[in-house]
Amino acid sequence: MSALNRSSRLPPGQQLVAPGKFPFVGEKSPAERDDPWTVTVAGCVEHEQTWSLDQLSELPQVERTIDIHCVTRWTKLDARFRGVRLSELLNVVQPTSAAKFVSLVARSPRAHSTSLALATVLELDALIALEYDGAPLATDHGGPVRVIVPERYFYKSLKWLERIELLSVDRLGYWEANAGYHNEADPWREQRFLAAKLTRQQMQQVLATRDFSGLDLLGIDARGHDLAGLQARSALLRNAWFDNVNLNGACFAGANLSGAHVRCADLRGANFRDGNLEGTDFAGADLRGTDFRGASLIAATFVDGDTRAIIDTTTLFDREIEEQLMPEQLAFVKKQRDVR
Ligand SMILES: Nc1nc2c(c(=O)[nH]1)N[C@H]1C(S)=C(S)[C@@H](COP(=O)(O)O)O[C@H]1N2
Ligand SMILES: [Mo]
Repeated sequence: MSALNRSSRLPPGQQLVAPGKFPFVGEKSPAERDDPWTVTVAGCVEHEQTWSLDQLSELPQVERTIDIHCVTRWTKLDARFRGVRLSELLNVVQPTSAAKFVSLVARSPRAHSTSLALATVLELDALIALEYDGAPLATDHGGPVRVIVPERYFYKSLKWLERIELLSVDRLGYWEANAGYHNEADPWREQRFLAAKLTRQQMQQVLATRDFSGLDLLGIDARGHDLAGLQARSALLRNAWFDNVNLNGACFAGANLSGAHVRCADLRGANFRDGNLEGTDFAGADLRGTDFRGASLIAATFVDGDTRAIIDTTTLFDREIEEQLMPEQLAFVKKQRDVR
């Protein structure tokens, strides 16, 4: 047993979804094409092979109950999937000795992809799922066929699987290459994001301008700065650090602060309209007059023990928070400002 605390089924920094809830994340539908759905395994293999959906469902099926951990901090326990073990397909195609990585590619508008080490795929016994909870997989959840990778953040579980490529050198997936998502993705080690790409000096420079508009500042550390009136429209601020920062009147419209740390910040009158605030931590922040309309707040945090955000009727939310916030958070926000 490692030093990690596995006594709880909830990895660090995760919150349980309400019973029966299963949020949608990322792309919402596959590519619109008429040709029949197939899954091809190719690359460093002895025999490339393509399966139709019928052929997949004729292979031995296994049932797997897993805990889903999304990097945006929601967890759904005991999700029951059924399908074909990925190793079943690998046995047919016979990976060559050069094969070290597995790239999973979706039949989706942006040909979404993710990747894993071949050893990890085998160790975690990844599943090619055709069913969820006893019924065919819903389209929004990756139907007709998706990958399920237990014990990794859910971004490794590709929706709308079309192609599996065995590679000798890793090819980073969509989120890993474009959003700074960690390539290992182990929820027990909180491998959510890569470290900031900016140097300390570059951070100081951009902080001094008070203008983040449109910039990709993944993981920027703004703690200890006064950023009242900050302009950050459409900025990419995933995993950024703003704890205790004065952000009075700041504009984050359309910005992405997924997984950002905004604890106890002064956000009075700040604008987060249409932003991505999935898994953002606002515990203890002053949110009077803050505008959250149109923003996605899936699994955002407002209260953590005694650290309670200041929310009142001047804090503007959409009704969508009913669907988006985890139960304890929703109860807290509603109590502060009777959502109608
Ligand atoms: N094709 C495709 N697969 C994807 C994504 C995506 O955008 N496109 N997003 C990933 C992420 S970040 C998550 S959390 C899960 C969400 O799956 P769900 O919508 O069924 O909850 O799908 C993963 N697989
Ligand atoms: Mo995710």
